[in-house]
Amino acid sequence: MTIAIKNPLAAEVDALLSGLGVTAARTGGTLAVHSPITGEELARLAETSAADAGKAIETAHAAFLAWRSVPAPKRGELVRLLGEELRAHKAALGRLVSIEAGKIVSEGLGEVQEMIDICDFAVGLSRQLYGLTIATERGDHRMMESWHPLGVTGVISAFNFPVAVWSWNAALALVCGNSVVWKPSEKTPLTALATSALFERALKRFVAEGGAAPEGLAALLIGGREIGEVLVDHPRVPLVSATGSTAMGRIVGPRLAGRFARAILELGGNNAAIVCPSADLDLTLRGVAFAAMGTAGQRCTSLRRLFVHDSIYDSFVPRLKQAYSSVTIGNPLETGTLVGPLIDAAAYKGMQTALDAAKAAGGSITGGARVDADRAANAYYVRPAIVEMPEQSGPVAHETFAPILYVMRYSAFEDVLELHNAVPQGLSSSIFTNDLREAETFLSVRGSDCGIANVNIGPSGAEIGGAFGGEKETGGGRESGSDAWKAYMRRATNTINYGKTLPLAQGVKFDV
Ligand code: UN1
Repeated sequence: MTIAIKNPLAAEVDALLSGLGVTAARTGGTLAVHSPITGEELARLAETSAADAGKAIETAHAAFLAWRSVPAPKRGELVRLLGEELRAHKAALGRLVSIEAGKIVSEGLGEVQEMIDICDFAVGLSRQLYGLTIATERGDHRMMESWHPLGVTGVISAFNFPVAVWSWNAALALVCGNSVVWKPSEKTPLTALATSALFERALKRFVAEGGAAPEGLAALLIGGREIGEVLVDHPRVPLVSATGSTAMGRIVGPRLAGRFARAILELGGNNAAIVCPSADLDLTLRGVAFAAMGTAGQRCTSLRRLFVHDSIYDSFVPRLKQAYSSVTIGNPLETGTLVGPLIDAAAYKGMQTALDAAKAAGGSITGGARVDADRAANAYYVRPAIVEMPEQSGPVAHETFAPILYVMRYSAFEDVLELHNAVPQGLSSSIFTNDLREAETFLSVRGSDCGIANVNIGPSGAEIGGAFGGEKETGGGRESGSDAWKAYMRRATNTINYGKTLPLAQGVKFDV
């Protein structure tokens, strides 16, 4: 007799979680977790109570008080070990990301690679948290700046990068001497549990090596908005890094400001690309296809608006439509699939609402219909949509978290730059051109107003070495590489008098 497995993905997830060292109960709780691949229920987790969240934050504060005195390169050792755990378990965690968030296999693995990369970056950084020595106007004085640990770093992350976003924040925060409290999306708590289990393994190895690691250095809060609010409002949390919608940021930002806490906001994007007459159209086609259809259009960096020059519009757009109609949509765990499911029914509804609005605004739609509904009633697969718009109006100004690409014509370069910037969001942007003047103008002060501006690359798929984030309604925060670490530390300016007199700055006299 064979035993029928009711939920094959649930069984696999259970095995993956156990293999990754997760001990938390997966049944009996109030938070139901589903896989967007089949719509089936994967687990029911216990949610963190507000009281327990408060305790975790207090413990994290106590952990910070100890951790801040551990030399930064030693803190880096813990992050190095985390990177090792991630390397060793890349396949399992990547698979879990694919099952819980619906990403294709290479993107699930790519997400874990992004975590490994930021760990490597942070390890190097742990020996480079440097300030400046500054010329002083007074004799026998020295002026410098020091960077000190800040405190508990709150991290609120979204479903679409369920674990990488934590790592961008946590790897930096930890080497900077902070503790971390994480509220992952309620849609993807299983990958968060797995990541926390890997962190605990790294911590054990760190302690076995003789490292001093306080209890509660990295905590996890499972639940919905109320738990996020505890983190946002808690006086022991001087910094919250929040990734999600602009609507979420509008609530979180002012609440943090109200208690003078810092915010790193990573909110909506409405990323565009300009295709110029000289563009290499083969390369452009691939760049546009990945950026617009990859991750089923559910990256904050996904390409949503495309401006194509009049002279190439009629040759390029039909090729793009051809690519859209032939792309393989389906189970993201199967080789060959390029577009997996939307995260849930609400995402599907949001997409249809945007398409209806586009139609009402004069848009001509290719694609966008649901596929495979008969095979998976509770999963939402769609054919990515191209919407040719007569102008940039209606839903084009909004971020819809789904694979909709609004395509518009342009004829004058100066006009298209203006249209490019004429949306409230400012995350990422691209130009496809072989004309030096166009490329450099796009990158110049007169060009893209976004936090990320690329040439001959789509707007998504950034490496961790650069600072990641955007302007305007995207929130202004920067995470990941470059000097983003400075947001996780506090700066002190120090002036030291090694002379025997007390000259005052600006020539002020005050002789008593
Ligand atoms: C996001 O969608 O929240 O640049 C982050 C990219 C990825 C990160 C996306 N490295 O597309």
